[in-house]
Amino acid sequence: MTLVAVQERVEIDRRHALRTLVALHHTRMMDEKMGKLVRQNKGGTFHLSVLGHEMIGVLSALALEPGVDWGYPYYRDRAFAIGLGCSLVDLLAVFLAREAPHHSGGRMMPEHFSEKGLRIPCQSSCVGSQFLQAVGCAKSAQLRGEKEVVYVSGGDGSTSQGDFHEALNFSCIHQLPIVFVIQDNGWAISVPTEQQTAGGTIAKMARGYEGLAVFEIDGCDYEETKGALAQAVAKAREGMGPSLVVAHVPRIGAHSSSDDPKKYRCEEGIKEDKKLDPVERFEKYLVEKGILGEAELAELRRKHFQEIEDAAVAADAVPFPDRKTAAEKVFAPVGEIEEKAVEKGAEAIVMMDAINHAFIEEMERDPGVVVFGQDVAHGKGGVFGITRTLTDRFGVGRCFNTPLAESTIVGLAIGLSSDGFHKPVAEIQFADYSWTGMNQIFNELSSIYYRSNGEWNCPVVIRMPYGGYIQGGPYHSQSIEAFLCHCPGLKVVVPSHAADAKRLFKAAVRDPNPVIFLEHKALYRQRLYCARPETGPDELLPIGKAAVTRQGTDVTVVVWGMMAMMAYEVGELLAKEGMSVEVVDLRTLSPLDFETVLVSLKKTGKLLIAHEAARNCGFGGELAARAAEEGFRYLDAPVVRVAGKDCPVPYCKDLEDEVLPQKKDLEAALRQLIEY
Ligand SMILES: Cc1ncc(C[n+]2csc(CCOP(=O)(O)OP(=O)(O)O)c2C)c(N)n1
Repeated sequence: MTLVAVQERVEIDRRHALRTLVALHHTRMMDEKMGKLVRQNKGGTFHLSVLGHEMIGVLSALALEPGVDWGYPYYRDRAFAIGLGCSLVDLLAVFLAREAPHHSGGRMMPEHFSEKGLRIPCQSSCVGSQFLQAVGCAKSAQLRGEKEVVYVSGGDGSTSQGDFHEALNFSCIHQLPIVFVIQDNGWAISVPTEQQTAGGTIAKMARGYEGLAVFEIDGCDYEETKGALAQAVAKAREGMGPSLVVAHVPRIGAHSSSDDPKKYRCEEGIKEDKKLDPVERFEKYLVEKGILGEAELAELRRKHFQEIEDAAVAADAVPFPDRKTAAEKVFAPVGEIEEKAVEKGAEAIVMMDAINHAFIEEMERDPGVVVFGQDVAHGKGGVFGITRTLTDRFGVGRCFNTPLAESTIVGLAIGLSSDGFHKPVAEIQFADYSWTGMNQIFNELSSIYYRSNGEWNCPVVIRMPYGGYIQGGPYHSQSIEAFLCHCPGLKVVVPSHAADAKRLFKAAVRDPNPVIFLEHKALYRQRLYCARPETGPDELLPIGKAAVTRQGTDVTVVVWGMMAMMAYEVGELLAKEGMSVEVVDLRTLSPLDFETVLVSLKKTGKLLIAHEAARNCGFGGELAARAAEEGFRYLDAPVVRVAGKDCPVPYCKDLEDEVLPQKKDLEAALRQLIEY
């Protein structure tokens, strides 16, 4: 069924047809070559066949302007990569896990495309996660006012992911210049359509999204496919919004070299699919239309085959990546940031105002800074009012609301940052609700620089109000820093007062890496400890530098966030009895400044770590391990932790007080440790 009729069946154009044939042949012959190479033990161990998907991929690429438009091809879309102009040698080299200049240089399994010059941002293995990133990229084109089109593809199975629906929803709300292409081969590994898609067709399912043009086509038919894609791309280019092209294709091969379809498919079905082979069909079509004679076709086949053979020889000559580089490029390098002293005499402001002022200064300085999240726009300015006034000052293009969808927020940020112009600053309303966006954070955002071998970076800031002591119950009190710090590639910043918050936020906005900025809700308006003289517009604090906030000689307390305030206050209290507590406020948990902890430990010989998150596997465990490994010789007493109970944070004040560490707990632990 064609939901929007394919209006124009485009006239055959010889040049286009021959370009199509070259890319089809290269894709098919590369597939056959890969099948052989995988058995030859040359580095490639995993082969994903593209058989049956060639026509839709190639024609999608040919519908775009290379270097102007953007592509987010999924792993079975090598035909797109070849059609767009990716080097055959590079594709074969990464297949052999070699150090090709693109597609990860051996860091990713094959078929994870990435090439900056061709505007193919770094792709991952997570089925469906590309859709929202493509949406972010389309939003970037729209904000920049450029007539760029974004292409994103996926298999039929990927349309079961929430991200697919979030992507359709957002692109329809914003009328984005994006073309979704679903290559529907009827299978997701061994799961057939009837167990995957309600109603049996994705096109029907998607019809409810207002403003989405939906095409359902035979993805092996040259004319039908070319016509539908031309319409979809033109619609996007003219600023008329998104399209979805559902292309039916056969599943001729196995899911991958690790899969045997005979275990779940009948012989008959496999045979039927083989009859639909788009390459054979197109060759026949060219001969029938008189574009090529049989002899010419045979000659072209020989030529294209030889080109793949030559590319394979060249790819085999590409070296493997140097072992020594295995753990390099987790973070993009940051220029030197000089820590400046806090301006004296300026009026003291609370943390929420400090962050709001930092926003205004950074948005004035850099037109690429864009702010979005739930409720962040206009007068509301987020549920804590941090982004209040930004929409009025900078316009709705610079500070806008998103739907209530955390994966959308993070995916959007990733896609927006790909243009090298935008600096997305996204708000997750409460850290407790980051989990529905965690795939985009943990599996995507954090590792784009590493996975692309430094070709792409993600200058994104994700702000999350976090922490307890506000009677927020189990879903407005979580402290999730340990989870975040366990993810290589994320910077995790936790300021504990206004001056640090402002300077660290500004550094985060200017950082070329993803930064998670955790803001303690109970400190936003706290005055006594957290209000500080306002720092100037040029004052930055380097990310990854701890501060000794209280000098002492008897014991070191290592803290961040709320505990930084409590430890300071307890230190003051104990000083009245002659006890000397040194407080180290880490300020950034990843990368960790353990050097400052060691220097303090050398002086005091005793270490107390305090955090409000649950004790079990909390960040304190990591700090204690580091102290044992690197500071054992300085220790005169066992390392002590004061932490939240291993329990969700309850609502009732008495219960909350029981679960979260209190000043009295810190005081008792410090007294014991000092006496030890
Ligand atoms: C989020 C996620 N879940 C599971 C997998 C494992 N996996 C890889 S491919 C695949 C099937 C995808 O099927 P489909 O989207 O129809 O594309 P096809 O492979 O058929 O082209 C699965 C389950 C994954 N990579 N990502």
